[in-house]
Amino acid sequence: MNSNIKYLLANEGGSALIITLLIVSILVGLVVDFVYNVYIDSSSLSNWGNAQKASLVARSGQVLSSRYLRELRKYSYTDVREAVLPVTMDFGPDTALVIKVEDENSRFNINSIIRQNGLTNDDALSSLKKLFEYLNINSDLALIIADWIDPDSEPRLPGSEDAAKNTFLWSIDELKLIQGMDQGTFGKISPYITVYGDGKININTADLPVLVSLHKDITGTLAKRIIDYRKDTPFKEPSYVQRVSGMEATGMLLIGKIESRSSCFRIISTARVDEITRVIESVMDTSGNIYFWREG
Ligand SMILES: [Ca+2]
Repeated sequence: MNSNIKYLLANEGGSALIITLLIVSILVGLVVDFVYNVYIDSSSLSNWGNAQKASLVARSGQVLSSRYLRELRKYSYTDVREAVLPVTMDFGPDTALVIKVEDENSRFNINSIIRQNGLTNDDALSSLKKLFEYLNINSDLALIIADWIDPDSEPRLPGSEDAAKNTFLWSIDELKLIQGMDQGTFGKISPYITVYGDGKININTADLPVLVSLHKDITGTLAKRIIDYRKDTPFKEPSYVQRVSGMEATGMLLIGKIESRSSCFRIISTARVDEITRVIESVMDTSGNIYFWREG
């Protein structure tokens, strides 16, 4: 091989032939390899068919889910944070569909700290700070995120506008670009935040740290009391949270920030045909609007 390279360098006239020979031998190698793979894997054609079928079944899962979400509009409250939808449809032999639904209104919408007009939503920013404090994260990070999202370039902290996006986040993964957001911190907050939904928190489904973030007077103990209460008695109206002992006054201040039913959900539809799996993930609301779609 070394002598060939030397020859190529030394003799431009002869190099073309050698390169042609090399390409031909690579092509022959590829063709042999290709035919061999087809030969040894007699099921590859059926794998292709199975992949097509799996994609279609996964899409069917999304369609079924959108119908299911529309049905939810009939109810005054929703109290399921995560669920696997029952699938009764038969898609044929060796075919399975699993649909997982997750409530996005159980999470804090991180975009809500900045209003549509670009001004800061101080109330929501306080909530994000409190969420960080509860999770033992430096609450200055909330200010850096606010600068990252807000349209102006006036830093709240030194350097906090550096390389800022200056508009709303499309995905919580974008937070990883922000200074001070290491993998550990992101891992702590990611279960509790979203970029989807109307910014209102479903009082029936929010996890304890999100409940704590709702107001300065809500302690971990009080949030736990809300969770204990709703286990037996889901909140049929947002104002019913005032019925929890200790929430009589604070509950009234939450009106407008909380709701008793969710409108935005993440749908993970996993279809398997024989050995082939296809996953479609989406975020959609109960009116049929789709905010996110990924096929894999
Ligand atoms: Ca900014």
